[in-house]
Amino acid sequence: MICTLLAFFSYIAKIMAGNQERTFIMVKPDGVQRGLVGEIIKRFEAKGFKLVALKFVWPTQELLEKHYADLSSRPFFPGLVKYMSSGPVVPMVWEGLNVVKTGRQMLGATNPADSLPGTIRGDLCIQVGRNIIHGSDAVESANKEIALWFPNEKDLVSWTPANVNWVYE
Ligand code: DAT
Ligand code: MG
Repeated sequence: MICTLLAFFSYIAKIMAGNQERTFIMVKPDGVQRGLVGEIIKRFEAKGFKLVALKFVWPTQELLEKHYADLSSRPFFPGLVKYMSSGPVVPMVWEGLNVVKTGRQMLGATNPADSLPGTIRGDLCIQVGRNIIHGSDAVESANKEIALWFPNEKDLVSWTPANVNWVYE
């Protein structure tokens, strides 16, 4: 009996932990300038993911150099930082089961020319240097990016959406 209960609770805990995976999504300056913030948020909301943090900021080059530190040796890096710091952006944290991987699928390929129709980049943009949205590529990078853009714990809101039992079985 106790074993069954323990197995049940560990099963619930596992499911809860999975459902609480987080990713960092950001509407880039071109997405903001083109009025696509609502469209992008709409897709993550409609999918069933939970919004945990969101802000509207004009990021500094220093922050972007940290955000894209892994790409600092690439030839497009200076142009990337210039583009990303050219206007306000909308950084967000979304939570849910497999949200990192599913989020990347929703974004589409890095180069919109290779992004399938139905994806955000496939539907809404044309060139790699103006690909309107960022999404973390792994749980580890998501955690780093969330800490970089939302350094205060209070920025991440703990709440339970009313529809949770209609999104997860
Ligand atoms: P992603 O944004 O899909 O994670 P990434 O991390 O490889 O792609 O690169 C970060 C951003 O840098 C990408 O969204 C657009 C830009 N970028 C990548 N490759 C590029 C290239 N070959 N030329 C110009 N910009 C590029
Ligand atoms: Mg990336």
